[in-house]
Amino acid sequence: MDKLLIEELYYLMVLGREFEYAAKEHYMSGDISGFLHLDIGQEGFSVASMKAFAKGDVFTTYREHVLAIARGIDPNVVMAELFGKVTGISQGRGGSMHLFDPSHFFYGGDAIVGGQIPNAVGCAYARKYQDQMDGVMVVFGDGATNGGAFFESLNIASAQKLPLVFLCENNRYAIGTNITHVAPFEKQAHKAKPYMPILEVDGMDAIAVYETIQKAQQYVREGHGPIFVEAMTCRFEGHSMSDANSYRSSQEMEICKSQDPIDKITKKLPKDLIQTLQTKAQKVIQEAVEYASNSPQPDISDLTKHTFTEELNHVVS
Ligand SMILES: Cc1ncc(C[n+]2csc(CCOP(=O)(O)OP(=O)(O)O)c2C)c(N)n1
Ligand SMILES: [Mg+2]
Repeated sequence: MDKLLIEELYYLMVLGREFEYAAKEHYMSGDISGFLHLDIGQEGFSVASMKAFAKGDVFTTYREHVLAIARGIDPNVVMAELFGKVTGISQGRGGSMHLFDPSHFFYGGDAIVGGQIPNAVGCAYARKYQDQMDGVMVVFGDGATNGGAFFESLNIASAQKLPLVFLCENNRYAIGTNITHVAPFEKQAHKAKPYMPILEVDGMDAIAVYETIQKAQQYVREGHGPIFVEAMTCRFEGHSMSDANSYRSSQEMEICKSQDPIDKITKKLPKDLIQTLQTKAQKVIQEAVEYASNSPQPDISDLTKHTFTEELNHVVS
């Protein structure tokens, strides 16, 4: 792989991790409220999948800060959204789980597990209808593959040959439930096999993820229909800030952390460059926190703006 691309993947992973450390700190201090799901440990998966999926539309899970930043969204406005500020990417109305930016073709997370999957199917249907075949990619966790909407989506996407990449981030847990307690196998790709081709990848290896997603996008661009990619990952923290992670043994955590995707790429770059990129990432995140802290709260008079009622009144009148 091209050295510059490796450098970019490394930088974005470090940027993502610094972002998550800062988010954690500011959640603990009370600047951020609501739910917060950190992506620490899975940055290789998030960064590489977004960088590899050139153009196209992206729908994601609620564990989405790093995905959004890797897609090109300014960390300032992502952090401001977490702080609930009016300068946030969703104007402070969505918070951590609802980052939304059509200008980056990023339709963000969904608090409903698997809720983004049928939305992505609809988008892929529209894109095919419009003859735009860059494809749509939907990111979801292993837990989401147990829901009915997932199976319905596989079915209709395959029947209609939609340009859709199903990307499963399998970290083996849905909150504290091990996937093998609620599914008959560890690899969720088995569920998609009757409908479409499967690609499997080590989600802790950013370069491997990058190459696999490129292949998947190529497949949908050529009009063959949907494809399913399963990336095995491991998160280093609890499910969210309210999860103590007590269901994983210290031995399991040790194995998990030994697969750190940042360490893997560090070996490929010179030491002085690593230092420069780390310093740059820390500075960018420090500025993002300052931007978020100094931004105004949404105005109370805007509370009912952009609500369904307003639209409905418009339609009725
Ligand atoms: C429909 C629905 N059911 C249950 C929940 C509660 N819930 C939030 S996250 C989660 C686990 C999802 O796990 P997974 O899909 O594996 O994603 P991960 O967080 O591991 O990335 C559950 C059950 C929800 N938000 N929506
Ligand atoms: Mg999971």
